[in-house]
Amino acid sequence: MDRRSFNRRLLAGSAVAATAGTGLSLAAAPAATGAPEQAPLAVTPPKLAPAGGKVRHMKLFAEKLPDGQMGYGLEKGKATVPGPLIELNEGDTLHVEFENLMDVPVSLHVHGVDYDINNDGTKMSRSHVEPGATRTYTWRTHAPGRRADGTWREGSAGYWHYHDHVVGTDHGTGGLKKGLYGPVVVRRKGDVLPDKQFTIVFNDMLINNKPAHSGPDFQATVGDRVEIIMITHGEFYHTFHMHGHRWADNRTGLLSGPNDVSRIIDNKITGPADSFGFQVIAGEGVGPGAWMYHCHVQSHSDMGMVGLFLVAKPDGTIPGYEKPHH
Ligand SMILES: [Cu+2]
Repeated sequence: MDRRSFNRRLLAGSAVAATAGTGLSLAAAPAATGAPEQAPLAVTPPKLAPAGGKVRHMKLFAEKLPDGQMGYGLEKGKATVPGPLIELNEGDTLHVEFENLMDVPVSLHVHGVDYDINNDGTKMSRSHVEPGATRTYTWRTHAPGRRADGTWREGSAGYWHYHDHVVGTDHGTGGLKKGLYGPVVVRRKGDVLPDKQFTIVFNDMLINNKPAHSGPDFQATVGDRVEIIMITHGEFYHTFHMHGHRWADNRTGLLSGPNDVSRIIDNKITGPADSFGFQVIAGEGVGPGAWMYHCHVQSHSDMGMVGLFLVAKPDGTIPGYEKPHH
């Protein structure tokens, strides 16, 4: 049986026979309909990450949100939960001019990249920011390479994150709870770049600090190369599961070739401060639809740790999906 033909026909919306679930109809279908050989998905080669080495500057604010939460933002009054996605290429240096617009001390602590003790973003190192003050944090990144002693040193590339480390307690427990966290992606030269990116943060029993049972939902079109950046915070372990899509359990979430032995998964256990990421081709082999993603700890799903990956047809419609009214 030619699995690919089957999938292509499903995507083309012509595989009515497939629902019969018999091998006969599947095997006979491509020849009978003369389904086009050209796959409708990912027909243009993806863009690749360039080499790093740039020195970059950005401004970041911490502020209270109207609903009592706290967030990081690129402009005053525009803070979000999660905070803005920060992307770097291995070799880049980033200077973040960080201003505290709140009435309590706050900080910016990052995982995965290189920073000296003055850029740790903790009270212990006195690298936090008092109310109304500004501090520039410097993050550096590096490509992999051989140490002088011959051993191999990892590069900075990966799916990382930043968060507050001082609000509430010396560990930032209050800041994390209220939304002071955000994603960091560091790419290696040649990494495949996505069309769309979504950040999903399991924080205690909420996703992106949204009320239970309210998503967040993310929308893409069939064939989009979608990158998911998944981060966990809070008190609990979770399992991140996505319907209809799979990924490789490695640095990029993608296979590097036919001999890449990375395990393919659609469910991953994740605990506080873990982060990972991956790319999927929206609807690949399965077609459009309102695909659930959720924590697979059953009681957590029941309590509302569920959102939708909305994969639309090229005309913008999503089969079987009715947009909720607010
Ligand atoms: Cu959970």
